[in-house]
Amino acid sequence: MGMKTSQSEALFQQAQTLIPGGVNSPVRAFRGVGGTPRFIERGQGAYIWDADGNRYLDQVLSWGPLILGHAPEVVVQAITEAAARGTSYGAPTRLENELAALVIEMAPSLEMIRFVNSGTEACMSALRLARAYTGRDKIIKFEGCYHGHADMLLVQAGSGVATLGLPDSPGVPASTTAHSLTAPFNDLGAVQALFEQYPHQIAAVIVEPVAGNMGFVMPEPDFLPALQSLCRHNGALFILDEVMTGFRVALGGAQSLWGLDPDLTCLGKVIGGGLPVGAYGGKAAIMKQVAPAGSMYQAGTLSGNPLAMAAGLATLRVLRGEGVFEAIEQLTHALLEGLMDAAHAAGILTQGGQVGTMFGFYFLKTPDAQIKDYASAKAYADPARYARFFHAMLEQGFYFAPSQFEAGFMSAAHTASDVQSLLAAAAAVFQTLASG
Ligand code: KE4
Repeated sequence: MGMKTSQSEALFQQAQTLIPGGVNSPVRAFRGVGGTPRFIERGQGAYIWDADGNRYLDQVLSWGPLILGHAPEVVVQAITEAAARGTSYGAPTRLENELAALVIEMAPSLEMIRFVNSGTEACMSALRLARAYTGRDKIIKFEGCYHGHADMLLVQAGSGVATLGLPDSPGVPASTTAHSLTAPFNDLGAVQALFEQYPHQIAAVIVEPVAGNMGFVMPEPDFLPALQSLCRHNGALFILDEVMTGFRVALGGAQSLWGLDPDLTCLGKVIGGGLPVGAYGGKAAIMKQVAPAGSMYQAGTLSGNPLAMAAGLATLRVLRGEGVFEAIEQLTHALLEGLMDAAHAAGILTQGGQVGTMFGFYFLKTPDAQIKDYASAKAYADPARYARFFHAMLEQGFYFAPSQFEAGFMSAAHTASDVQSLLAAAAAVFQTLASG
């Protein structure tokens, strides 16, 4: 007898009459793994509870933001205190100065920053700024990378687009994506060729430093530094989309880990501590083009919202405490290594990776498969086997991303004992998968 899910089923039934697909973001609908999405009632620490009262150890953590876990007291308190003073003013507040100063201090390349309400807004605005600053129209993104759902970026996108196997989205005019060029992740030659084909026309290259929206793909050792040099050599801006990797792969993001100096950085997720925040920032000379300092227009009613600023400040202040990040990183390493060891012990083919507090793994179709970009992820990953793993683990109270083409996350609230329980369950699941 499996878990009781009648409440989630009823809520999902109702949701589908009210909201397209019953969800407010496609990947939540379990289309990548099948079955009924769990309607979550509450979260506390490393755990979430669904409408039927089932408890799950959460390795999704709202797709990355909850690096301290669910409802950490210090964050709840900060939000409550801010809310008691008012929820929004549409006017500047000291909280925005404080979070801006903290993020600029933590992310090495940033000199100025602008807060927005999502990663989508951050990436869309950073690219508009790059076009304004360079006077050029074209942009380069990588197949399978996801930078939010702005029209010009819905080209060979990852995340929900990959999960649902969607063609580039209808409703996006060809004219809008005419300047959006794509190259395979990890393929410097393809980028070089685009620069040669479109000399002096490319405003920017935007890249996820670790590709977390086609599963989990690490950059090859020289890829990012060489990409940065290519941009410099061709007068294009180098934009790191650190919405997912920021404060996740390292306290200072991928740029601090690998000594990168992007012209612009996109941020989100962790800096909002679970509330809606995105940001884009970078060199002052570039950022000063943004209105009202400059003429490149970007705005937002709730940008820099005091509750979100308070949540982000509380989160980052705890995260940078002595040994906090390192402890989460060690647990993430133990989880991924333990999962891969258990899979291999059962003869299950996998490819996994972990950097900082972020991880991911593929079930592979063939033993010699090497996934290094979107084409190889689509060719060699085994979403059907992932789906069986996902549901078997869900039944035992372990909540992974409902898609083979997403990454996983760890929090400060997870314990070694949580990870051991997960690994024990996974070992049994892998044995079951291996037996057919
Ligand atoms: P949002 O607009 O969803 O806040 O951020 C877009 C975005 C931009 N850049 C990167 C690298 C991202 O990973 C994201 C959003 N990530 C997905 C999960 N892979 C959000 C989950 C969802 O769409 O529901």
